[in-house]
Amino acid sequence: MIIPNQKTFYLAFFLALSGAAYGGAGHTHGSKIGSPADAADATRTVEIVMSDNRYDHMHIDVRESEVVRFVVHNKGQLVHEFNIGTHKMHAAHQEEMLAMMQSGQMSPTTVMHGHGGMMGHDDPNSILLNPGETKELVWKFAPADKGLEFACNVPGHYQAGMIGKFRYPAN
Ligand SMILES: [Cu+2]
Repeated sequence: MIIPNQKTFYLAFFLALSGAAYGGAGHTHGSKIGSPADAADATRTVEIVMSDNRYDHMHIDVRESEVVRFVVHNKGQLVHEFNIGTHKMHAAHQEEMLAMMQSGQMSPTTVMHGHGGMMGHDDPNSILLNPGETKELVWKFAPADKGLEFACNVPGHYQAGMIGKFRYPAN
């Protein structure tokens, strides 16, 4: 067995961290699913209430290129997320959140916001709310993506039914 010296060990550790950060940023796929936008450009506001473990919407109708301001309230006792993405993106994000929970950066009922917490959770397509919080996310929708979902990727919540679909009735 080879025991690496300390310098080699830290280099390997740094590379592993860089890889994780790159992977986290890489699955946003901005152009395909849309992109973050300014509230000033929004044509309407959609209010969403989250409870344990569901949204008060099963579908949200949107139009291609429309800018929507989502105002999301967490009225549950648990941490919840509002994340815009495909099923595949949500599945990848669920693994990240499980790792955050296992590393102590969040618990089922509390998440630390800001520096020192939330590693890998600065994705522009997502907001993560503590119980009682209200947050906004402004999103410009791309050309109709039939697989676009809003979902909560806190471990177990997607599987419990905390997922809804964006529909494009006008397209
Ligand atoms: Cu949730």
